[in-house]
Amino acid sequence: MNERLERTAWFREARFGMFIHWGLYAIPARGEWVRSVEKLSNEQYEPYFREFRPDRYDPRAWARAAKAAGQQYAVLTTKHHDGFCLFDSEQTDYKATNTPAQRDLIKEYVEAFRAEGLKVGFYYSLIDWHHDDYPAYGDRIHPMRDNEAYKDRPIQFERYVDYLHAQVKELLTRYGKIDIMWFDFSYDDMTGEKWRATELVNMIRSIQPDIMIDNRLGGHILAAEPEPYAGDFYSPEQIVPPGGIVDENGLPVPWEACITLNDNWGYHAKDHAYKSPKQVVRALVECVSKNGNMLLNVGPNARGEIPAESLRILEAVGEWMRHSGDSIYGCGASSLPKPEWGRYTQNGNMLYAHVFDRGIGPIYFRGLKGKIKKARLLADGSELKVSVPWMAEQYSDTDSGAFIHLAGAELPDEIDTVIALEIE
Ligand code: FHN
Repeated sequence: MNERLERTAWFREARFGMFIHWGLYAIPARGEWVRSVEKLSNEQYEPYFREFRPDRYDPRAWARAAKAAGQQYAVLTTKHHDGFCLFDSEQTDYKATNTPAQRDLIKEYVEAFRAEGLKVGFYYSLIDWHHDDYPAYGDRIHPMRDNEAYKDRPIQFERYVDYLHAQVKELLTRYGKIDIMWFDFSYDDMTGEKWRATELVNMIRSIQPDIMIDNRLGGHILAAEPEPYAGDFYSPEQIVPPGGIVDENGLPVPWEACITLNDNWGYHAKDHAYKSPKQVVRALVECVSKNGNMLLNVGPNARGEIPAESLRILEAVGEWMRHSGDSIYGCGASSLPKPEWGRYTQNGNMLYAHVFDRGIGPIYFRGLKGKIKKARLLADGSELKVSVPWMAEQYSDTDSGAFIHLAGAELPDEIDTVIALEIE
């Protein structure tokens, strides 16, 4: 377990990353599951392979957007379920260097994000709807799951697992130090040693001993004695775990909630259901208040650009992170109960009060009477006074509570007003 804590130390400091789902599916622009949802055969999907030429792909621009948003790391799809490889793999011809793009998109991504000082992760799909040796007929999600032509087709699944292992080895030996290997996903009996997961993780750790691995190879990461492939962090999706994540012994387990900005991971031209910067910031605060990270997704379009709506949200989030990021980076849960007006995050003797609801009168801090050495509005460093105003004397818990007056009827920052409290 100490190994896990050592491996994840930078991750638990960074707290905020960028997820990037990009590939051929950006051309149909109906989300990354388009092949499964519309039951598209390899042949029906082939035109997108022949067409893929992201002429506006500029990973430095992606990296600058992530950095400006306050994101400290990124995870890009090297291969999603459609089997298309964004990297120049020797294991297949189904790769970006064989499309009109004629580029190793992963090489450029790694170089660009490293140049901006961000750590880099690879998403790799265990599922592969293009590979002839991946089970199709009768599978729960394969595009050809009920195509009779696939019913008696002979496959050699172990040959697919060899392919999977060989590609992971390529990814971890050709692009320098990789910080996260983000596998996706195990299901039904397609889990654990079906992927020869112990062998795979041993190979990974022999090549990149410091790399973090997620929990989606299978196994039981919350067990007191998890399998060797159970992973270094738990990966809840489209949810912030209500009570955070602890193992069977009640010990915290590193975790990261991956969240879309709209309702799709991959580019969807008609999905404009974007979350607001306020929702994104408050979700990030909730994750950190429960000892977790947030991996916020963008889905670049077929030309290689992050959608303008996504960039606008990232810019607004970055504005908040610039003045209030100290309440996120290196922070975690406080032992104090969740206050009515928002949430707490804490880093040593610095307690950060994230005030979402202005309410009426002073902001009330249960249990902190006589414990606040200094109070500042984090955004501008301005002094705030701890006091017990007359109206509180007779009505509230003045034995243990503390009060801070905020001027005005509205919060200084409607997204999240952070009060930095230096406590005893
Ligand atoms: O099927 C994938 C999906 O396309 C996306 O990649 C998410 C991101 O975590 N993972 C799977 C769904 O759980």
